Amino acid sequence: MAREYGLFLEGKWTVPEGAKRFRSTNPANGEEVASFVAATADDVQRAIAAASRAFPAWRDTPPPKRGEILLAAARRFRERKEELGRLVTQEMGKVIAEGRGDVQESIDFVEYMAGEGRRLFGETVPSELRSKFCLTVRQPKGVVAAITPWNFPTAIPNWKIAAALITGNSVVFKPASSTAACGAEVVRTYEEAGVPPGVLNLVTGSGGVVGDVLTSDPRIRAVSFTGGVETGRDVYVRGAKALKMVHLELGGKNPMIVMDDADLTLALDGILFGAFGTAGQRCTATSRLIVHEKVHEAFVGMLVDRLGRFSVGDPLDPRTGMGPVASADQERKILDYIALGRKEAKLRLGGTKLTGGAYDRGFFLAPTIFETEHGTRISKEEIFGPVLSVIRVKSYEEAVRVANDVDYGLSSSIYTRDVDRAFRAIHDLEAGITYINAPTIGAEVQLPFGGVKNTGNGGREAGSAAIEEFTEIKTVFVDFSSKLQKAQIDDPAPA
Ligand code: UN1
Repeated sequence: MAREYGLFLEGKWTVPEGAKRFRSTNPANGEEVASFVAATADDVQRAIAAASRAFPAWRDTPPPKRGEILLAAARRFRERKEELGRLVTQEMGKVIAEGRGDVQESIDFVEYMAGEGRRLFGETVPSELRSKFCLTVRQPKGVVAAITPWNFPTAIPNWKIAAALITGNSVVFKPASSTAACGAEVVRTYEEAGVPPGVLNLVTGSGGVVGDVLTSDPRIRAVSFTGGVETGRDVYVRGAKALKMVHLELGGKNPMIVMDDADLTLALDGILFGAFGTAGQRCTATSRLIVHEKVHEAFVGMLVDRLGRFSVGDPLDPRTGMGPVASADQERKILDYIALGRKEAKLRLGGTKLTGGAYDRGFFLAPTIFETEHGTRISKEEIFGPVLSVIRVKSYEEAVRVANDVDYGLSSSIYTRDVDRAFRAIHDLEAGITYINAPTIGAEVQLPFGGVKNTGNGGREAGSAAIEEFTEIKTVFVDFSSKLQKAQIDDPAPA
């Protein structure tokens, strides 16, 4: 039985009169997962109004008390891990171990943010004057919007929601339409944990309607968006016009460099997980393998051999290596890139849609490897699918040049046993994240996450940076001298 969800406004699940509905489907078999309200602009405004009303009381709730509610949410996510992990797999198509991992990332982050309720550190700084005390405190921004993608349908919403809530903001949340059941269940978990009515509101529907209101309504003070570059640019421009803080987490074209001294067996495990985990649909996915010419043939041979035994199929079966891609749109876009790759590069493996039997009901693609020169479109544009570009290089310097010569800069990786070179790479690679002897995916929540260049607009989320994202700094001067003291003025004023 497919579930039916309403909007979540002011603490109530609501179906507006005459509401139109849309649905999400399982990419492995085409079955309906759930249906949702296509919110109108009026509905979104109601959500913003609810969040505005709820804000003052939530702002004034002591942060450790807010933390207790978050801890209750984390516990509830833990109790629901298996159920929600399966829902992630059914609605999005990642294999079940990763479905559970998505929920685990939620648990980790919500727990981490709960503890932040007893930190939210400010600074104390000396004054240039006597009997004067200077400090900073963190204050919430107000009503914030969270707009999230389908690839981490519980974790990414939680990165934004838990950070916004602990810092005292109220939230209007718009999940990706194709994974809106996961988004709705995230909201239900906070409801069960005791988040007060109006503090967290859910609006489902199209970017064109819901997103447009969220990015332009003056009551929204900040927008946190994770998704594609083109939509991100649009969100940024609209938000800028309304002078909002806009936080963007966009694409990647993440390189893994394998040097001639690398442990190739280790690198092989790394590239399989980095490139084909989540069917390549992570913004951190390893989409470029940059290999030193001395080990190129051997390593690509090992990779092709292992992938030949890689199972693509039912993502709920724990033996499956890779599930379907997430939607018909995804499949079409990836197949277009594969067609392009066949023209501009050499196909080494895969390159096809899988057909026959159960494959015919879903969006299953073969893991695909191209050998290519650096500079082809497939080697520079984000494909967001199980398609890996392998590029041969002659030296470390060339590897770094190739790694950096793309528009993105999210994650990066190098396999080498040379400690000097590893540290040089940390310095040289233009990316927000660098892994040594590990693939480009799998960031941990207690560290900042984000990238340089077109990957974003300079912010980071998760880790300590999560607090920056959702707070304003209030600078406070306390003068206890009982006289007027003037900063920056040389001479005391005449009496
Ligand atoms: C994403 O793909 O948008 O580092 C997020 C990782 C995960 C998060 C990915 N922890 O791969």
